[in-house]
Amino acid sequence: VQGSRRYGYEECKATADWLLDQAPVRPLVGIVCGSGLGGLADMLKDQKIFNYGDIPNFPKSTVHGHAGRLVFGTLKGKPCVCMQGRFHLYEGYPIQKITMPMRIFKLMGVKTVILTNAAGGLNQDYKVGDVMIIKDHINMPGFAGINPLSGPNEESFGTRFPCMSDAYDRKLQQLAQEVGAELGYSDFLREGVYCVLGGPSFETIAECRMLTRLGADAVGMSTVHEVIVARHCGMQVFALSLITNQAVMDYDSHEKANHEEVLQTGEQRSLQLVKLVSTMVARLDVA
Ligand code: 6GU
Repeated sequence: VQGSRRYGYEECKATADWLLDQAPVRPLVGIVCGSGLGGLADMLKDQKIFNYGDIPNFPKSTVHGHAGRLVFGTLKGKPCVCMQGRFHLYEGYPIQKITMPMRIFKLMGVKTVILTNAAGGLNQDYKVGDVMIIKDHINMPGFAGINPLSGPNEESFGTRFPCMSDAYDRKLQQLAQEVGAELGYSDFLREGVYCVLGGPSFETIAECRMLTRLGADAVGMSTVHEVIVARHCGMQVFALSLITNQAVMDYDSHEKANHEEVLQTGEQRSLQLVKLVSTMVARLDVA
């Protein structure tokens, strides 16, 4: 309860105003770059960059592979703001702080949020390097009461009990499929359910088997909390997972999940991912 009060409307508004005061554009699109996918931010034209450490009330990023800066600029003519590096539960922040950038996006005028992440593939048909359009999620921490909206509801952002059955915009998923097909990416473009866990330890074999049976296609440690807060305040959401490694499912396997593999796969596929997202942004229906 205390946490939600410390990162409430006043703090978000102060930060949004501080940023808008110096930003070259009023962003309509907010992009969150996952591990190894920071290249998206480098595409922005006429950049203005803020290190997280210099932004009032902003959390600081601690993970290797996450730059920790907010980049403003235009992408294909659309005014954008890009988080290069995000915040995770396992860094030890209160969950309200992790998702605070979504409310700052909202207060700056963002209509559409595009999130990317690196994830482990659970679906046996998936291969390393596949890109999964997230069509739904399983919020595991939520089952244990860990939800960014817990605590007093901020009515100025949204309703107490927000709907999540329409969290991932269907039109944007369709657009991703169309753009993906045009670019010749259909072979590695998938659609599936993303399951979030708290991390930072990777899953055990038994946990991977369990998650598969529960209907998850990919597993990771981010995105879902941001999606919940973005939907609560009425922004449109699109999210992608890059399958950076195959989750280990059997006891005979000698594979081990590791962060280096995650970053390497990100680098290999990142040009195509950047192309997919930037082409989508070009066609977004935002004024
Ligand atoms: Cl295998 N698990 C989780 N939880 N997060 C990941 C991952 C696996 N691969 C990339 N991110």
